[in-house]
Order: sequence, then C-alpha cells, then structure tokens
Amino acid sequence: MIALSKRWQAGASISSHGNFSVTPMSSLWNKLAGRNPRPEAPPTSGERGAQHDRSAEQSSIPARHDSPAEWSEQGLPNVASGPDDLLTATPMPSRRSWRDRLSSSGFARGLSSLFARNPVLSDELLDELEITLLSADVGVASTGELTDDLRRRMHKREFADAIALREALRARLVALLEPVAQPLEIGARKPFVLLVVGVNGVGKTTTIGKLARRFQQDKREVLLAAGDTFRAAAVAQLQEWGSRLGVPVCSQGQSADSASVIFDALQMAVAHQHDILIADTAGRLHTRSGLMDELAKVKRVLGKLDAEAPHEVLMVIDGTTGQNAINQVRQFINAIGVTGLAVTKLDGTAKGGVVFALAREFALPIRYVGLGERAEDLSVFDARAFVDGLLPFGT
Ligand SMILES: Nc1nc2c(ncn2[C@@H]2O[C@H](COP(=O)(O)OP(=O)(O)OP(=O)(O)O)[C@@H](O)[C@H]2O)c(=O)[nH]1
Ligand SMILES: [Mg+2]
Repeated sequence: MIALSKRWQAGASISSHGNFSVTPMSSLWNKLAGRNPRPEAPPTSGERGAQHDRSAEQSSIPARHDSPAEWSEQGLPNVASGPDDLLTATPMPSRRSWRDRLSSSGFARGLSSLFARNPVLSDELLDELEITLLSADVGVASTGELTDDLRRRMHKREFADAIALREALRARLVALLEPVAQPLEIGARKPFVLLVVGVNGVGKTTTIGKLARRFQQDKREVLLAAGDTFRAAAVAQLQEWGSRLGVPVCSQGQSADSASVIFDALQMAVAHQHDILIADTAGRLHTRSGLMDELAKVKRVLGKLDAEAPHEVLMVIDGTTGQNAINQVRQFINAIGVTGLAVTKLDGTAKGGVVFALAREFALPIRYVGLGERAEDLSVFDARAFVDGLLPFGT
C-alpha cells in the first residue's frame, strides 16, 4: 500500500491501461477482519461457459461462466467487443428516446395491441388489460389495484372512451413510479462509497463502467474496486473498463478476499482523495449463504473505516428476470440492506412491468435504468419518460 501510494504520488500509479494491483494491507486488515484465507475454490469446468444463459438467469442464483483461459481465447466476456467499442462507436443509442428503447418490451407491445383491438369501453377491455399487465410482470398486487380502480371509475362513467381510460392508466402508472424515482445524491461526502450488488449476470460490472463514465463526466475522481474475486475474468472485465475510461482499479486478483480488496480500496480512496469508490461484488458463490455472508462482511469491514459506508448499496436487477426479481431483492435486503436499485436490459426483450412490481413491493429508490450495453446507455430513472416509453401517446 505504501509502495503504491508513493508510485501514485510520483504520477505513475495510473498506468497506461489505468489499472493497478494492491498488495493487501495485511496487518490492519487481519486485525479488523480476523480472517483466514478465502476458502472458495475456483469455478469448476461445469460452471464455465454459461455466458448468461437465460434459463440460468431465471433462477435466483444462476450458474457462473467462463474462466481466465476461456477469457483469453474469446476476448472480454460480457462487454460486447470491449468497452473501447462501447465508448467510441456511433453514439446513436444516447440520442434514441426512451420510447425507442422500450417499444419492443412486452408491456408496450401488449398495451398497444390491447387498445387497438378494444377501442370501446367495456368490461372485456378491463379483463384484457388485467391479463396484459400480469403477463408484462407487473405482478398480481399492482395489477389488481390498477384494474380495480379503473373498473370502479369506468362504472361511475368517469371515462368518455377507451382513450380516456388509457390516459387514466398512464397517470396511475406514473403515480406508482414517481415516489421511487429518486436520483442518487452524492453530495459532499468524500469518498462516497457505492457498493454494487446483485445476482450473477444481471449487469453489475457493465453498470459500474457506465456509472464511472457518468461520474467522470461530472468531473469526479472515481476509483473502482474489483470485489468480484470469484473468478479472474471478473477482475479482468472491470480492469478493462478502467483501462478504457482511464479510471484506476484496485484489485488483488482471483480468490483474494473480497472484503479485503474493497477495504484496501477505501483506504486508497481516502488517501488519494477520490470522490467516489465503486465496488464490484460477486453475483454468486458456491452457496447462496456464502454470497450473502461475504456481502455482509464487506459492509461490516467498510464500517470500520467509515461508520456510514457503504453510502449506497445499489442492487442491479435484470429487467428480463420477471417476478423472480422480487425474491432477489428481498434476499439482498435481508442480507445487506439495499438503498437503491438499477434495472438493466430494459432495451431488449424485457417485459418492463417488473419495475412497477418492485416499486409497489419495496418502495426502494430506483436510481438508474440500463437501456443498452454501451457506456452511455444508463439513464437516471425518470418515471414519466419510462411510462411514456411503455405506453406511447396515440396508440
Ligand atoms: N441489452 C443490455 N444488455 C446489458 C445491459 N446491462 C448489461 N448488459 C449485458 O449483460 C451481460 C452481463 O453483464 P455483466 O455486467 O457482466 O453482469 P454481472 O452482473 O457483472 O455478471 P457477473 O459478474 O457474472 O455476476 C453483458 O453481456 C452486458 O453487456 C443493458 O442495460 N442492456
Ligand atoms: Mg460482473
């Protein structure tokens, strides 16, 4: 650590590829954590190659993928052809509206077709609306509340036609999301510690790259911590993001103790006056309790340096996961406490409705949505833009 600090002060700490490794702060760290070497074994061959298999993602703790060997053969996993491309390719996605990105969602397609087929107010329209919302992952409770209210108002003749009902639906959907559309406030706290959690393959590391870019643009000094030490490729993936963005990455390689990596990174962030530390974490260990114990330990250990750290536990949810996302959030809340959500992959085949289910069930702030794989494809969550994307005017 001391050697690193000196190198840093000499201006050599951020190498040409923006990454460096940190020797564990053994004495202080061991004293605080009282740990043994990490017992986790590297992934078995059976665990490799899943590459975010959809069926695996549907389970709450899916199978992991890849190994360093596969990584070197195939190039970086999970970041398309590498963050460089993601940063420099045609910036078309940033200009596309939320509507463009969300129009292929099950929610948008379902509602568009529903109102096209049922231009007249009727109980059948409400029945079909109920089915559409349920199949778009809005969830039983939210769907029931929405349709019961609309049905009651329809019977009171509050709506002149189906378009008026659709606009009432829009208003209800916005009202459901507005309370949770709370942007992340970094404020003056320095370093602000942002711990990114979530199950395997949901988009944690990609979201970290996007966040680092966003904070950089706000002229903040960012440090990344490679706390997913479960596999070497995870560290390499974060280092690659750091390299392309010119953001330093604190890492100790595969099988290092995750809490130790993040602890050291916080010390470094304090020493070098970084504004924000963003820590990656594993999405899966050999057992679910192993993962949760590790996260709890990370939090405990950070608290030794800063009683309020982490200042944000950002849980990343894959928007295509459906109702299983509810179980995932519940587990992470119980294990570590979650202070904000980022919902990714809403640009693809996600049904979109899970955002409403999450809002109703947990009322946790939804900070960001991922609307693509590129570095710029992260938007601060905007309730009205999201609903307008799912329920375009005039459909
Ligand atoms: N379409 C789309 N793809 C995304 C989005 N966010 C992430 N991805 C893709 O999802 C895949 C998994 O992303 P990662 O960032 O590696 O996910 P992770 O949670 O870090 O995965 P593990 O480290 O294995 O737990 C990659 O192929 C990403 O490019 C998004 O908003 N939209
Ligand atoms: Mg990752």
